[in-house]
Amino acid sequence: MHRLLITGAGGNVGKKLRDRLAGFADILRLSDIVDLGEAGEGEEIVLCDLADLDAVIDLVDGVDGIIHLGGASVENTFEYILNANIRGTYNIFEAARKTGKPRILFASSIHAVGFHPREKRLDDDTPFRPDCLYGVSKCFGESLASYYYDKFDIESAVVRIGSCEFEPVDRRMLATWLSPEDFVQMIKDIFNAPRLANTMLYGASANKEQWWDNSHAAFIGWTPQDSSEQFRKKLEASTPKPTWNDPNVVLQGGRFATAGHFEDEN
Ligand code: 15L
Repeated sequence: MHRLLITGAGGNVGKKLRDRLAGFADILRLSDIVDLGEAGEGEEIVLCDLADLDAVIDLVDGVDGIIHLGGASVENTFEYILNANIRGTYNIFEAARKTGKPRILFASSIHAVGFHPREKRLDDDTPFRPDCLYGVSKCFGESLASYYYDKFDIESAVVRIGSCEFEPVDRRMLATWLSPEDFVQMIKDIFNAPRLANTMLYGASANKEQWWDNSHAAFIGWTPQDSSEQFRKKLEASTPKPTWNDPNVVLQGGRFATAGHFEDEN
């Protein structure tokens, strides 16, 4: 690949990808609204507000692939989500249509389906069950990906990322943890796949507790290698054991699902 765009490159996940994806494309075009520092070798930096369609068209022009991480990554006000996630994601797909129709990885989230209970195994037939407005915006982005594929042949992978952290920080993440290395390999497999169509994948490592089924996406060939088990003892020693019916345990979205409505509380 010649030029790969990463939006939200200054965010929690974007920062983890920057070094790890070096060399995967000739040029990484890194974008955010926050300062990304100096461009390193093989990097271009473009500051861009994703709510500005003209700016996003310039941002997307000339890229061969997009990893769209930009926007709010946790709950916020509707106004904020509207600009950052709803308009922002629409602008990315629309800019892709108006330029070279690059393949897109849309970073969705488990919070698009976070009200499903832990005992339900989720797959590609699972209905949306967002657990917050941020989750609702991810459902919108997933629908955009489907629409732009069906109508305009823009291929996309929608990744319902669990918890992409260096290590799990609570007991729920023993199931939802996605190691940065496994995510990087998934990204490579997605962009290297001969055909992608519009495919949803759950983003979790090869953890012992498995909530999600990616067998429909086996054709992509992604096989996670890491497991959260190495952190279990440490987590169990440092966090209280919850009851079986604690809503934070029952619902896959955890505290996103059990939190109050952000608009009322802020
Ligand atoms: C997300 O969607 C968030 O972006 C991230 O900050 C984590 O909190 C993650 O979900 C999670 O559910 O652990």
